[in-house]
Amino acid sequence: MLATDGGHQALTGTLDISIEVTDANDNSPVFDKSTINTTVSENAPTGWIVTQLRATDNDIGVNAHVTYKLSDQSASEYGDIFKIDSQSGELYLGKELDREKQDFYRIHVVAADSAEVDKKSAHASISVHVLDVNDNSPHIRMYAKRDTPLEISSMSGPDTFVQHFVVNDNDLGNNARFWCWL
Ligand SMILES: [Ca+2]
Ligand SMILES: [Ca+2]
Ligand SMILES: [Ca+2]
Ligand SMILES: [Ca+2]
Repeated sequence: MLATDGGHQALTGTLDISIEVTDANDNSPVFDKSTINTTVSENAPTGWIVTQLRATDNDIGVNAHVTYKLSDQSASEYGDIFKIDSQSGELYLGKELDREKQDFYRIHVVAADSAEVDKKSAHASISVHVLDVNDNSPHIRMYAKRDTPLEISSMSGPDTFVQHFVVNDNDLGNNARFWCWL
């Protein structure tokens, strides 16, 4: 810094000062994609990476260091099924899925910076559609007492009604189609 007096032969005083600019945490993390639609097969193993989340923060140091977690509601609803790596942002399976029990999940993820005060955060929503695998056999039921032999008169002609069977398969599409024969 300089100071000059008003004398005929002006004299100047100087002082060296240094100014350190400290970062204020004035930026929130921003997700690359804040809504994600993805699919996962119902036989995907535990640990399977469902999707990769990524958020960046324009501050520096801890004010820019982003960590990830499920929202409180998603953690309480699905925290055993879906896990997120707090550092990498990988959303992965904590246990196996079953499309026949639930075929769709919506999960909310929070990215927060690591500022000590006035932490800032952002939210992303992930829609997970569970794809069918042929993991159910057709199930045959007969409306009669168990172990009761079917009876038909030797006098019966063609097209005589004998017994009603119900067949169902809990899978989807071709995985649930079936053919019956004797
Ligand atoms: Ca920040
Ligand atoms: Ca299943
Ligand atoms: Ca099936
Ligand atoms: Ca299935």
